[in-house]
Amino acid sequence: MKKWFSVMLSLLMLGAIMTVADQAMAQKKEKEKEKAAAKTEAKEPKAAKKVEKAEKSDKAGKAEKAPAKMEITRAIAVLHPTEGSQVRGTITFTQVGKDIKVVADIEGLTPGNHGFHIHEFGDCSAKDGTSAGGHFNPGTMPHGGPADTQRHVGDLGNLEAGADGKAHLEWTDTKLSFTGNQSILGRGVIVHANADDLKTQPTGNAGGRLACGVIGVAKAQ
Ligand SMILES: [Cu+2]
Repeated sequence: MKKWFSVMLSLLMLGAIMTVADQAMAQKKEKEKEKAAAKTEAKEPKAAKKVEKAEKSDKAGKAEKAPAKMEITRAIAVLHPTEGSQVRGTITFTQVGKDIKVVADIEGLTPGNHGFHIHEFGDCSAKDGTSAGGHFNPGTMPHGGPADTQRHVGDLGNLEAGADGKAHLEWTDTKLSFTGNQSILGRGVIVHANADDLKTQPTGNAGGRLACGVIGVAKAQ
């Protein structure tokens, strides 16, 4: 009996010790959790500040960079044939200092000169191209040639096609712009059936419209 009693007592004591040990462990864990929570709390405000700072510097950076990003330095017009025409091509407009360099490559023309203008509207919906309106003339000037002081902003003169029906033109213009009231963006480009005589008001007597395109913003190169 005595032996049994001592065994039971030992077991009970062991149990009690284990319970105490468990409780101590649990308490320790709880404290650790609290510490960890306190640490993250302490960290959070700093982290939040960092984000705020990052946002602020980002905003400042954007404000500084925005004008450069917005600046348009190149535009393009892809010309499609009007009804019954085979004339097509591409014209690029590139900012070079204060001027705009025009480079045109057109094909499907009869050999010789063909009137070549920027027209008021970027609207090529009419089969004959007339929806592009008259010459782009924001300054209400008389019609002239590209080298004339008094001219429509859109007066680019003539394209000269070779025997192969192809015309290549390079012209640096002082009146074209990508900004302000002389901006050519969104305007139309027309290639005509006949030569522009650079005199007849207000069209240069250049005849029908063989190709029409709209000047759009192009990726800078
Ligand atoms: Cu025209």
